Amino acid sequence: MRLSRSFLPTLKETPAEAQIASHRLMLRAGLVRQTASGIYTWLPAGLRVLRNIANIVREEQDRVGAQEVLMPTIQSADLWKKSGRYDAYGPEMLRIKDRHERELLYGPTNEEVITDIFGQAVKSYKELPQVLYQIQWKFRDEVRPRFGVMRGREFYMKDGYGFDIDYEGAVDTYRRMMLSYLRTFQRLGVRAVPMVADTGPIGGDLSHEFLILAPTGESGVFYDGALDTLDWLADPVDVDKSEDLERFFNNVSSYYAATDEKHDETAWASVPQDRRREGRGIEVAHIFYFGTKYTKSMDITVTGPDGSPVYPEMGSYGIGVSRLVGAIIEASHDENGIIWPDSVAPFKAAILNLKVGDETCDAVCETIYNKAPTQFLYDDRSDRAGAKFADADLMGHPWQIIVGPRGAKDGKVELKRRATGERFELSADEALVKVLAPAAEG
Ligand code: 5CA
Repeated sequence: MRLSRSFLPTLKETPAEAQIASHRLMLRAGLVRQTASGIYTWLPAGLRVLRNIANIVREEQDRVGAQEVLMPTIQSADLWKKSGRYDAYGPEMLRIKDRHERELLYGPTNEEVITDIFGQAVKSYKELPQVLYQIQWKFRDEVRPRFGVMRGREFYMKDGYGFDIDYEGAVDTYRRMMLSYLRTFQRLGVRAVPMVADTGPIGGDLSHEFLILAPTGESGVFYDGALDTLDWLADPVDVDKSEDLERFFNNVSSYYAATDEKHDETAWASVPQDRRREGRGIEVAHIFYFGTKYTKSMDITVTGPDGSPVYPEMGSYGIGVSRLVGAIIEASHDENGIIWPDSVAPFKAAILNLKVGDETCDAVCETIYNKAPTQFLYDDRSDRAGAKFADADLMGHPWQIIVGPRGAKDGKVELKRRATGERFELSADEALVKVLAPAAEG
């Protein structure tokens, strides 16, 4: 994308309404704009990040056998009356009436819809397990929407739902999802630590939240830093084998990790001092097992092995996709701006032409740009070099390919790594190889 023609409305001033770094930076870098309280428009660069995150979530869900569907945002109140949650949910639910006075709502979550769809289609234990998920907008009329997309009213969530014939199967599904989440966060370039959680209004007795360490997080967290060093992408778990899933789960659970609500000083004292990580955390995902809560209340059964009806065991599995954009920035920025992990960055690199109009600079930039025009942001504005550096740092591109008249004459560009500030003098081709390398985590 050429910066001169793109819709990337960056701001020099710090917006007064933004209290935390990620909110400030998302507005300043032109990723989002608020259209109503807690409701945002995603601008081109922000949407690229949101999609990159969603795609990684999708790949890791698919990898463990979950199947993607897309449910509507608008639901019928009847289903919620059946499950008993219509009255229980309270004022967070946005309730709507259509022209025939039929009660509808904007979905805050989808247990009812998916259980109903499942019940219509699945009749036998032989068709289980099933995990269905979607990545879709939700609406919760939060009392205090704040921190930008971190606590929005409309937000983007991956919500998945598991159906199993018995408790053992549901536990396997739960563990499979936990592994998928750990892999997802690792690929997103952040560490999200699973911590045992209360099950809250959704109910049930097996639940973990995943928290990213950041000073502006809403919960206090305590965990064993050894968790940060585990490589989930390399862990050879066979997700079709219960024993493998159990080994994986017991390994994760053997390390101390708790939010302040569940913190246990005695257990904490047994974590070696140099591995104790203490701070605040942002909840980016939540997984629950809740058994037959919905299948029973909605009277959904399948035929069991002995021919009698069985209520399937369920769990639900959420990832806050839009919240993650803010959370990643909270965990990865400096005083100059965002530092995107390679996997989620809107562009792989910015090309900074320091002398637009200079024949050599223009030619070098065009050559590089044309190698991958959708993956580069080419700063072709006739602006001061300082302004270009500042904008590139603010927007957080993992790499900056800096093209000035002196270097260009000798066929050299300067390559800057945003995260470390390292600079390399290279030929254009060498720079391209480094920037376009599949996993440029360097
Ligand atoms: N039905 C389950 C998951 S399928 C569920 O709704 N879980 S949840 O309430 O914990 O939400 C899942 C994730 O969505 C949370 O972990 C959080 O990361 C994100 N989330 C929840 N509320 C908001 C909000 N108001 N703004 C942004 N993200 C949110």
